[in-house]
Amino acid sequence: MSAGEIGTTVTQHLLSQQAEHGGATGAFTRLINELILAAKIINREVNKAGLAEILGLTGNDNVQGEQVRKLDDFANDVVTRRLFHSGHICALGSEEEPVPMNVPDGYRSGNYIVLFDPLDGSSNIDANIPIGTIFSILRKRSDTPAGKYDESDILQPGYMQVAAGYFLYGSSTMMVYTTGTGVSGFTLDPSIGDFLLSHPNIKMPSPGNIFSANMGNWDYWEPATKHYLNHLRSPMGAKPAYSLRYVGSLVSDFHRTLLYGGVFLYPADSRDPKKPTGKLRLLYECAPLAFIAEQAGGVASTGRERIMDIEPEKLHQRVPLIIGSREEVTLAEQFYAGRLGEKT
Ligand code: AHM
Ligand code: MG
Repeated sequence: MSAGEIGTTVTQHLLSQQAEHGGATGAFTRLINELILAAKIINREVNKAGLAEILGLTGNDNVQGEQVRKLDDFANDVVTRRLFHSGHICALGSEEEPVPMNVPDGYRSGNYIVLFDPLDGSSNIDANIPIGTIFSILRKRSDTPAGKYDESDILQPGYMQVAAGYFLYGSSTMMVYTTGTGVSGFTLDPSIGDFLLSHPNIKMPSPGNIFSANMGNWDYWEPATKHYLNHLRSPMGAKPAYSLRYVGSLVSDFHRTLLYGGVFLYPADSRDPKKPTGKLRLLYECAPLAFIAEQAGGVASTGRERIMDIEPEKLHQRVPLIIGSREEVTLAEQFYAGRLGEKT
């Protein structure tokens, strides 16, 4: 087989993009390569998840007799170690860690901050439902000494992201990312162990015909959310009502929305008065997906504000998320602005 038939690997794609758009130092490519390696390791473990209790019978338990660890802890460790290993990190922030992580002693440091959700949707693992890793890459902006950071480096609005992406561990394993020049999707070919370009220049169709939300939360939603969803689920003239699809795994629900169009929402709800802001986290769930959505021609909003414009207040901040095709998300904003309501 010739090299042409094998296709473009993610590293080749990254290098050619950097050559086109300039500013490449190699540091960024090394960082992404460490993320890719982490994802391959996580993917291997996710694929064996159902075997955890019978690994002993297949002779695959580890020789030290270590207990099988929770996959989200494992994923957190793998991403953290690989990224620090790159030598280009100034700080890391993870959904699994209460505070940002410093570069450990003995490691080289650099100018990048990566905020990530190591295994999003992990409550779905036991049912063999797709899950994912989400990442957001920022550049250090404080003038703190090398290897140090301050809050302003972590709490950057989405529009400051250098790159963002996710890995989807599903029926096939995919990587989708943007550096601000469109969105590219790659599929892992297990026979060669590399991600190959399978979805060049992804554009989100608009309008779509699918909406995605946890309808079990209906009674906790504000009227604007209910009016908007009632609108989508009513036939509109010649247009049939929207279909409902909800996996409950953000990367999967977003990935479908990216490819098929429509809208995913996790709006504010009144269930927990301490969390009136929805469930999803701004810095490592909403902002990176918002960057991808916008680069694919879509929109990401809280209903009242562009996600990418929010000035973060804390690492684990939650915000309402309405993300998807331009037509559906801008329609939602009309409902939240009170320009459309119950009878429309
Ligand atoms: P997690 O980070 O603890 O996995 O939670 C985030 C997940 C998302 O993947 C998904 O969109 C959402 O929680 C589903 O929440 P719910 O079960 O309330 O519908
Ligand atoms: Mg998550």
